[in-house]
Amino acid sequence: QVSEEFAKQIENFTALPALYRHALNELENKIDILKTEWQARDGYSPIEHIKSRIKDPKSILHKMERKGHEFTLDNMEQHIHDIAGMRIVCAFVKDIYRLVDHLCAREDMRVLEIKDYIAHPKSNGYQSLHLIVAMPLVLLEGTRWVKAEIQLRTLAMDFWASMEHILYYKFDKQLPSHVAEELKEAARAADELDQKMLRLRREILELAERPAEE
Ligand code: 0O2
Repeated sequence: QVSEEFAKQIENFTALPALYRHALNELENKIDILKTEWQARDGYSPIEHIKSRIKDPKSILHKMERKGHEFTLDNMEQHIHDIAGMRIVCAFVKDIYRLVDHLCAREDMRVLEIKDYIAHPKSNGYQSLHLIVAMPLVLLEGTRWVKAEIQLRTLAMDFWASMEHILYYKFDKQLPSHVAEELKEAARAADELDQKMLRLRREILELAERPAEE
């Protein structure tokens, strides 16, 4: 005989992946509209491309273990913020902050937390800006707020982070110090590339605005 409480837990557990998928779909839709509008209005969208995913159950379990949380649904919902995850890649750093300002001002989502690893890179050199947001889903039972993580990066930061993820992230041994130093050096190079591109953009925009010489 299955107790009522256990049956409820099973029901909640099976409903969860669909909730996170719906939250991500809503988010994708909003970002898509934004991209189209920016493109139509300014002829340029700060959003280069987006990628989203639902974290696989194995990764969720590993993360809970890593953080020292016992596996319960409550703990998972409370402590794992990136079950629904979206990465937004922008061309320039200032596009990221422009987008963050916009997202913070919207009334159809809540920004719960901002982690600015661009202003404060991680010790390994990792740069990105993370937002933990909550998306409202209108269900039969009422409105339920579902969390999602948005990672915002430039193309150069994305290149570094994707490579570092392949090379090292979750590698469970200590990296030799010269390898760690070289990874950091590569992150600095990515940062310099971002700054150089921004300078070039400014220069090109100035040239475009200058009246044509006789
Ligand atoms: P995966 O496999 O990419 O999904 P906290 O919010 O502090 O409770 P959390 O969620 O670990 O804990 O915070 P943080 O530091 O914001 O990291 C969230 C995600 O950012 C990670 O998810 C990675 O995707 C990415 N990330 C963070 N640090 C690094 C890094 O040093 N290198 C790379 N390449 N990515 C990083 P997961 O679940 O750890 O990994």
